[in-house]
Amino acid sequence: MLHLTEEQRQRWQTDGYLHLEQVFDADEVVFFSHEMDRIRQLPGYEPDRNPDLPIGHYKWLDHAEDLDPDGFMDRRDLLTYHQSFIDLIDQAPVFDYIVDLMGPNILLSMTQAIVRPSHDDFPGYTHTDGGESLRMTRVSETSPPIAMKAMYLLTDVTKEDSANLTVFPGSHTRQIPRHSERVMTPYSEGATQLMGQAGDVYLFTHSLWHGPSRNLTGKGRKVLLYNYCQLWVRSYDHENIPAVSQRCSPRQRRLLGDLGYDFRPGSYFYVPKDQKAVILNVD
Ligand SMILES: O=C(O)CCC(=O)C(=O)O
Repeated sequence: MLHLTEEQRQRWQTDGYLHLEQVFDADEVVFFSHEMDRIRQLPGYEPDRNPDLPIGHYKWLDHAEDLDPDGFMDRRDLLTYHQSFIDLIDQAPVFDYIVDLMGPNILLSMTQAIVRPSHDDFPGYTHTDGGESLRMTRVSETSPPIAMKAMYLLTDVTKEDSANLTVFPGSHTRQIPRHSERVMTPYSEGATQLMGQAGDVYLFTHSLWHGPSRNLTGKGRKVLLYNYCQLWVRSYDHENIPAVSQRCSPRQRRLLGDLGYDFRPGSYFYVPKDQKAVILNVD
């Protein structure tokens, strides 16, 4: 069953992102916002600033470096913290849109909770997801994405420089940096700072150039991120199928990489026979 309207599909193809309004109600916003305040006090994966490591690596800490609820946090691997983080893996309507856009042969590749604090000295940044390799790979407009994410806004972002998700619409199909500018920023030509309300969701493909703007609001901006990839790409949050799979539905387990049989070379190449039925929740 298709959830995307024709207009949304065309907008996705042209711009590389979609804005879904009021996916969470006010209670869900408060709940997940409080969860973020809670898990910052708990052990978990936070960025590893060791300059000898490649960028984007995380390490296990006893708690976030900053314990202020409006301070920086970038927590990975959320599923153990509360059943609600597991439920979000395939919650309607966002998951239905994901399946519409990607097809049924997918995995959950990452979960993340970010607080962008208000600071004069953070200039924002721009990147594609999926690292150096996916940056060079651009599928055609009508192809399903190799990987994409859902960003759940837990803070109102209603004016510029509020740590807005800043995108370069259409950049998923064309090469940037453009012109003579070597380093793209959220303030480069073509950048659009998206506005939204707490409870809204942005869907965007990994190959879209994007990143946070400055945050000059005086308070932290909170988001949850759930990433999905085609099955053969594999999760980059887990080495193995995570232990929480015991607390998951069959569909959630499948999305964590449990194919219903023991791993063998080739397992993630051609999909299990029941893949479509499991992901679409039909017999
Ligand atoms: O807005 C943020 O805090 C970071 C979002 C981002 O760049 C990403 O999801 O890759």
